[in-house]
Amino acid sequence: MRQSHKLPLVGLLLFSLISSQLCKICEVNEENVFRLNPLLSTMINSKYISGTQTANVLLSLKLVGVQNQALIQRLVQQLKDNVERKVSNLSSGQLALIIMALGACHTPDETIIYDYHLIRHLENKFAVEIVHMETHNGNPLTNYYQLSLDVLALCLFNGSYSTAKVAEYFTPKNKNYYFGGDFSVDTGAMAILALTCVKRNLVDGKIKTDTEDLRSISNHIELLVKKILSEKKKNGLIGNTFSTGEAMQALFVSSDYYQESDWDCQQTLETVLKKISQGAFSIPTAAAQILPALMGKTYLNVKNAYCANVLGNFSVSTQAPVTVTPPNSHSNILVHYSVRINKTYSINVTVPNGSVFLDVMEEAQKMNKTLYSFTMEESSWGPYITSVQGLRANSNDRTYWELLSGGKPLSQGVGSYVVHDGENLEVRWSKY
Ligand code: B12
Repeated sequence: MRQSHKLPLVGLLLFSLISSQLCKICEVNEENVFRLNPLLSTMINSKYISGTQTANVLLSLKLVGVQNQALIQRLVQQLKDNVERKVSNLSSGQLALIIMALGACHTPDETIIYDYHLIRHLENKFAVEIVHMETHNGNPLTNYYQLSLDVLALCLFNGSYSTAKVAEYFTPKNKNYYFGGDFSVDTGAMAILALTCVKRNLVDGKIKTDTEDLRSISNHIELLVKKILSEKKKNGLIGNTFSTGEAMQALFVSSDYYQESDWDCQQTLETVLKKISQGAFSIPTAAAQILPALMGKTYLNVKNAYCANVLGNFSVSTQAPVTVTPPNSHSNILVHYSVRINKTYSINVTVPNGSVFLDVMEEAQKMNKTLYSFTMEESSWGPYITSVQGLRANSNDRTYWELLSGGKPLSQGVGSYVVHDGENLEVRWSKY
């Protein structure tokens, strides 16, 4: 009699284990691994303009088990120089990424973290972010994507942080998850990874806590998962092309919070593979952020002792990454360019076919320096516009220069977005 009661229970347990496994099994199979080559070429053949780009690439390559020691050592050395020269100039999230890249998969370079006391530096930077929020109307020094990276790195590498503060600040109601009213999928995904790490440590008893904190962290994950799933598009992308990799990672680690039928992971995977073949991930950071999920890995695997898999023996290809060659690159095109602050200043600009947004801005600046002057800073995603007409973006008041085409926000930066004949381009003074 007792047996018969237990059997369905065991069956149910097995079923739930299998079904939650099924949600996770969604990675490129061996026959399709060659379709990832453009990502690897982009990462490997790039010049690494910033330490953050190097950290993103190293973290990604280590997680998928690329064993090329010469390459890995070159990247490690760059990060070591970076922390030696300017740890105090790094933002909290930049340092968190460097720690995760150096510490991934228990390789010998993990010692750099301890030699340079990087965890202590990160604890201080995270504390400064919290103080900044408390004194600046809830605005962090950087953003919630970086605060999530901070918590994730502190959690993975046994740094100290307050679980009560994490439970308080990471509520999905917090305005920092939203840009201009829209939920930021990248930010929500990174927060799920961080909160899942914290939750696992609490459940394993690695940190003592109030059960109330555990309950609210679990509720936050549940709500964030709902928000991420509501950003799923018909073709399977989650948010946009560039947030999908991180959203996949978040969904891999949170499969207890949704049904298998809520997400067709295979469809997402297939669409991403198509995007790769179209050259969508031509920036090293973009390639680095999408790759781990395609191999079934997440940033929570950073603490795995062994990361190698089918990509272990990947040999470095010197073949150029996929680039989309513009047709008729000798002819010129005409675009309409505007700067909008309170009023709109417009100009028609002629540029060679195949030009990017930045070429248009440079041409307009040449034509009228007073109205179209601008400044930019290099970042891990390419050039970031910091000021136009001398008006500077500032995270204390959540202002930035938004890029639009035909009145719609672009999902690429000025260095990557290829402009079209007759297009209406705009940089708009906006609040996020
Ligand atoms: C926070 C954030 C912002 C903030 C940045 C200010 C702040 N307070 O931090 C705001 C809301 C202002 C913003 C603006 C834009 N963003 Co943004 N942003 C992010 C986010 C969520 C996190 C960035 C971060 O902190 N990374 C971690 C740290 C450690 O790395 P970092 O290199 O030091 O970070 C800096 C740069 O990333 C820079 N930055 C932020 N966004 C962008 C976008 C571009 C194109 C560039 C060159 C730089 C840049 O600001 C960060 C802080 O200083 C990422 C998501 C992601 N997956 O990376 C998107 C992301 C980088 N942004 C993106 C985009 C498209 C934009 C905009 C072009 C949107 C628009 N239509 O105007 C603008 C940039 C316009 C410009 N002026 O050049 C895309 C880039 C995709 C691509 N292929 O280029 C991403 C990946 C989001 C997405 N999934 O679409 N962004």
